[in-house]
Amino acid sequence: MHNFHKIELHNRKVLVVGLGITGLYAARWLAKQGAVVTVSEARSETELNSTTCKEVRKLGIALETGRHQEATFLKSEMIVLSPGVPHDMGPLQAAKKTGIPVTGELELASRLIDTPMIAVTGTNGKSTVTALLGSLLKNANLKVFVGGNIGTPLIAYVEGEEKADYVVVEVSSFQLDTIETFCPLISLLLNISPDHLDRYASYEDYTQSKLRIFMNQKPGQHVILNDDDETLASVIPPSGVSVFRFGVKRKEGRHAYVQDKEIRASLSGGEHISFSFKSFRLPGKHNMENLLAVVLAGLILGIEPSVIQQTIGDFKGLPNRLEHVAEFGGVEFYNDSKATNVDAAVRAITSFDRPLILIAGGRHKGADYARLVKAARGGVRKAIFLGESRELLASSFEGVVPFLMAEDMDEAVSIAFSQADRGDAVLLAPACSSFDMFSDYAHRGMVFRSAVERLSHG
Ligand code: UMA
Repeated sequence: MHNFHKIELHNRKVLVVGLGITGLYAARWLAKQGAVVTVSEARSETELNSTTCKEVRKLGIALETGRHQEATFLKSEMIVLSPGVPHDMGPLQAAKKTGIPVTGELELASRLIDTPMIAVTGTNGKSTVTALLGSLLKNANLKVFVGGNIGTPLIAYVEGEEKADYVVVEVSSFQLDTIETFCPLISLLLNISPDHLDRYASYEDYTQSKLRIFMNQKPGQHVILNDDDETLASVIPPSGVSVFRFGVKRKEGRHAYVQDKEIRASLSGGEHISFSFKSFRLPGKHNMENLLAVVLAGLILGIEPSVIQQTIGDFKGLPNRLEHVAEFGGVEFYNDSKATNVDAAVRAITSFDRPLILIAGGRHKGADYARLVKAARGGVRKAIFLGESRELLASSFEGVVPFLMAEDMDEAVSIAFSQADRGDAVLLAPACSSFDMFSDYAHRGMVFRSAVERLSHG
């Protein structure tokens, strides 16, 4: 089924750098192809997951932990980097100098894939768009593999048995840095704003990295661009590639926009197709932009407008990321347990244009809550604090936004509901980590969901 002949791996000495999820999947797949695989990992074995180490060794993979040894790099014939590994690392530079080919898992996997790919990048929202596209294709009865930066490395598709009609892949700038031939049928660029500046020399470098998503695209392939984004509005994709632009307002040259409380889209610039977004549950302007991008991709793929419309209403968001949990008594409940820092919580709060009851608190990470207070002023009717940081939050909010204290999530949810008026939203956006009361943010989100469910039943 898959087309594996493009890379000869049998008996080839391959070094995989990093043993996170990417390293594990890449090393496993390479070993199965008969390559002689070594994994080099900066963390010591005691810091690593013991099941992962066992699995790797069982496959006959050599494991070097605790540091990256230059000799290991120099004796390899090919190096596969995990996305989080910086390129200026000494042993890697030395290997590059001697001409050893260096690649990334995204490039490696995509060379082996002949299924059309839809690739999504952007500073924010890329996981949401990737998941939304996945739902859209499934609703259209197409077989789809969804992966990449969203969590499942692309090589898992190559390893898997089942061939899909489309692969939807979220790609980060780190992954794009090591592509050479990666060439999606459709690339979506959602937005670019300063991020990862610890890794890139400048914002310009980071932008250039993102734009690599379309560098190999050819006529017959497509680019979808956010025309509201200052940087993206002026980028020039390769000639002959069809370019589709979206923005929340109608403007010359836009293929999707919002007008008269509906989404309007037209690939040709002629008669538009309308979609209602009344049932779309993801709040905020940025989510409207995300939706416009998805509508354009759907139309390019020839998906029936009725299926696009159905998906708009069905999609609940990603778990723990402004996820719509329930609506009862005229109050909507949103779970943004993933907002484990102040920045993310601010983004969550400012996504809403309705009054909020905010549930926040957890393990304090040393951040200053002033920005949270500023975002909450005006929009947040009442805050409910729980967890280790609740006293700190209370002293920051004192005299600005009214608040109450809760002992646990159940109590926080029921207090929040009792304080809400019809038309309000209850938002869990902790601005803190979860480790004081939960095993991780996903566990915290699950406890929130169950608390809401219990409350709704009675
Ligand atoms: N490591 C080394 N040497 C180094 C640096 C790291 O050995 O110099 C080791 C670390 O100790 C660790 C491993 O490498 O054991 C981690 O590798 P990684 O950082 O590449 O992480 P993975 O677990 O492989 O996850 C990666 C993505 N992580 C990053 O890009 C940082 C995941 O995106 C992605 O879901 C996964 O591959 C599957 O594709 C995460 C992310 O934060 C969610 N992405 C950034 C973003 O979205 O902004 C780019």
